[in-house]
Amino acid sequence: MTAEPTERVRRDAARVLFGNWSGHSTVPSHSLYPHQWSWDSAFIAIGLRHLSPRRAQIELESLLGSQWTDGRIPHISFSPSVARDAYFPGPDFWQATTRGGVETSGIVQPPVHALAVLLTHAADPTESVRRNFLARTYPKLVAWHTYLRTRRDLGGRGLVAIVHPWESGMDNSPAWDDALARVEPAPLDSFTRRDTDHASDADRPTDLDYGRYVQLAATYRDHSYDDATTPFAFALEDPCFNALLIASEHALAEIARTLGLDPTPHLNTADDLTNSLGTLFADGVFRARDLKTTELVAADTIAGLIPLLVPQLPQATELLATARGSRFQLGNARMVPSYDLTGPAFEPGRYWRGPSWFNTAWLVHRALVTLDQTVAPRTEVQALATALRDDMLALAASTDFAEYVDPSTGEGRGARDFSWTAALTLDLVRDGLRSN
Ligand code: 2M8
Repeated sequence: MTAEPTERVRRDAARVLFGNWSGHSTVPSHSLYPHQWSWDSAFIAIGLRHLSPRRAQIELESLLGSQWTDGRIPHISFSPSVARDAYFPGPDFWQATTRGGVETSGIVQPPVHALAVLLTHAADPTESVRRNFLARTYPKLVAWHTYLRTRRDLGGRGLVAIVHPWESGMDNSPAWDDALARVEPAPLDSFTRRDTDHASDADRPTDLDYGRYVQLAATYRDHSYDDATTPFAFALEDPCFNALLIASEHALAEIARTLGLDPTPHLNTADDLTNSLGTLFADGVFRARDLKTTELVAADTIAGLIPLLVPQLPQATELLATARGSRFQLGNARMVPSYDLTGPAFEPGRYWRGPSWFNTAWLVHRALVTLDQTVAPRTEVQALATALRDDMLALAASTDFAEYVDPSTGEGRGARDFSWTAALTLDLVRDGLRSN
């Protein structure tokens, strides 16, 4: 992109983020997702830091304000000023209120927060030190990771398990199909979906998916969200979730160093997790392990490429080859498809079953620009990163910051003026200007 369209996309992205700001955090979309979402907030802060480092700090601090006493960061923090039934499942379904009086959901989302805190700090270290940003957030991030590593290592293999498809952030990914098929869905007349009021049915999960999502969440809720006693019908080790935890442990090491603390425990944890992550590698890609069968699932999804972000990943060369191969066509497809283009469940327009998303493309872009020289020739990787960045900027502009796009045509799908699309676009615009 040349200077003028880049300036235009920067301005429009800023407009989206300011429009979606609710006073102390940013909604992903006023219509479809009118509350604060956990991993959205982290991605949003990564872009917002270029407009207002202070606002980016407040975004993350307000999310951490909804942290539970057991350390978990809930996937939704509900806004009291939004109608209770504007989103389903809302606060009345989850029945979870923190000690500080914040109504939340009870499940979690991928732990990308420590990385977001570190990048937000780097955007304006003086303002960060003045507000004690790192010193105040560090203990909360440590508690968050501790919750995941202790209460959620359900398979005992040193990896975190997700207990609901929503916890992956990739809700209807084909990787969850077999495990979900074992779940008895809640009756369709027992709840009312709100998402299809705002987005096309064809772009969203099916009613059957929703019946199962509701059932799984209700079981967890009815066991007081207790990880030790809930009979989880769905429990999988997701490569994206665990890779982001590793990247965030590296970020915690950096934060600890900045605060004059010992980074070694975080580096050791990152190494242990990286070794365990290796057990999910098969056929050139990382795959989720289903803890019911202990087998790796057959579906290849974008989640299996995200470990490329892990520093010194032993499988990086093979993984990069898979990203560039027929299944994901990095360099040819529009951004990076969420599911194997040659897979039997591929659907170009339906949510996490094929469309390309800006957050995962941003993670792949970050992986490419930070990839070790030994993995592939620098110039080759740089060219891939530049092409991906240009594609993301062009698609953000042509789709009015769509939630996701068709991986062949680039046609926008889902919500428009979507916050993480705007935020990560903004970050890429600044990418040419900054190193962090
Ligand atoms: C989508 O998930 C929510 C449930 O959490 C939904 O469909 O209602 C996912 O794309 C997820 O990754 C994202 O965090 C959330 C809000 O943008 O929407």
